[in-house]
Amino acid sequence: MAILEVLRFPDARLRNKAMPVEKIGSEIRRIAENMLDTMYAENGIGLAATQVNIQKRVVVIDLSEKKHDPLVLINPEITKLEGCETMREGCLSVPDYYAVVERAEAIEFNYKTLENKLVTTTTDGLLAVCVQHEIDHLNGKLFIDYLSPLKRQRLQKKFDKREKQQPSVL
Ligand code: K1U
Ligand code: ZN
Repeated sequence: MAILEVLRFPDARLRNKAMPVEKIGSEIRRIAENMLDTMYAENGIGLAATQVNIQKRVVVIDLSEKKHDPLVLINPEITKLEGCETMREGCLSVPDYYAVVERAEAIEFNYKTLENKLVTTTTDGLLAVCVQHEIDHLNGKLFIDYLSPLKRQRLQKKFDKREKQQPSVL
């Protein structure tokens, strides 16, 4: 078990674009396990490898109340987007900040499992929002990128102030 460091906005490494996983073997299984441990430790419902500075297209999600239903998505891809809905989102890389974001209401997506099985499925609601949020991370995009310029500016000021008060060791 390992808890990994979660990168926090405005860390530039959150803007990296993750590379497709070529081989699903012991390294990817270890990464997925550590990502799940980290997500549970941080009380998140999802985590993308980019957030723990691993440039591979791996996502973990668990929407169950008792945290016993993990989903590991390898090389996830959205193939269809339908409708539009708004939901209040948070992000482990943008602590203590929540905002309403507009995204597709329903999606069709595919991914590989740790057993190297290709799954194609459709979903909506919180899972659809979470999958879109996590795939954005793999592409170097954050939910705050959807905010208006004024809201982004306010948020940037808040995090600049925080950085001055508690500088991150880099
Ligand atoms: O990617 C992440 O940073 C994880 C993020 C996922 C997410 C939450 C809400 C909407 C879309 C994507 C979180 O888990 S933030 C944690 C959190 O605040 C939360 C926990 C349970 C339900 C809703 C939010
Ligand atoms: Zn996030």
